[in-house]
Amino acid sequence: CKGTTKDSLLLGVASKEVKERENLAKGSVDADVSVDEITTLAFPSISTADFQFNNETAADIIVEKVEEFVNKLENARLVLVDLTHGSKILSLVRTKAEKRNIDSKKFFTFVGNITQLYSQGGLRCNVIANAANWRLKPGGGGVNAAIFTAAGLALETATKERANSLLPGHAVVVPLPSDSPLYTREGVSHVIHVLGPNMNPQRPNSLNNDYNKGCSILREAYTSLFTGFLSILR
Ligand code: AR6
Repeated sequence: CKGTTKDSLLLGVASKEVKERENLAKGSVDADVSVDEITTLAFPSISTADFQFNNETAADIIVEKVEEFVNKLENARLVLVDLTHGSKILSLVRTKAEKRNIDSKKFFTFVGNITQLYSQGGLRCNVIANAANWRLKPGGGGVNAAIFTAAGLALETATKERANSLLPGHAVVVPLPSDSPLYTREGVSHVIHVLGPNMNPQRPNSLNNDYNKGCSILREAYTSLFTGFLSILR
């Protein structure tokens, strides 16, 4: 069935990389095949969990923004990550990206913990994005808590050197110190914090279901994220 084909295609990408990782460990990687040469940004779906943004609308915006930026990437790629195979946002985005014929070598989805993509999934991602809070503080659950915990104090310190807070729709690129466990274990050299629109009335600056504002902030958030990634590539 179609789903299986898609899943195997995605698994194909992952298992190729596991093989490449094994080869790297053995020191036997082909000269022309080095995943490390492909700069990869892994990003979570901004605002669709704790911030309660509508998944269908977010998926449209993700695909629209990926389409806009994907051709600007030369030897680089974008990967949308979520924790489970049942992820609604991953499946919506996969379907929409396929319909738009987006190059699956430049953009694909991947199931895994964003803090363990290399050690657990064999997927080397030099840059990861964080769905941050406006204070750029650890904790609060979701991907933010996971990234700050995995990266250790080094990320908190490096973040403070760049910014103390973030406006919705904005992003900040933080180079990760080489003593951070996320750097040594996973090969992550940069974290890009992004603040998306908040639709959750229990969280600060809720947009009270104003999807006009929400969509424009989510678009801005992905533009800031992908522009930040491009700035690392240059
Ligand atoms: N690896 C990969 N994806 C993850 C992980 C992980 N470890 N954890 C969550 N996701 P969320 P938001 C996915 O709630 O909606 C925080 O408290 C998750 O399934 O982290 O932008 C911050 O401090 C979903 O698809 O971010 C903010 O206050 C996506 O990541 C607030 O939540 C985003 O979910 C931000 O809320």
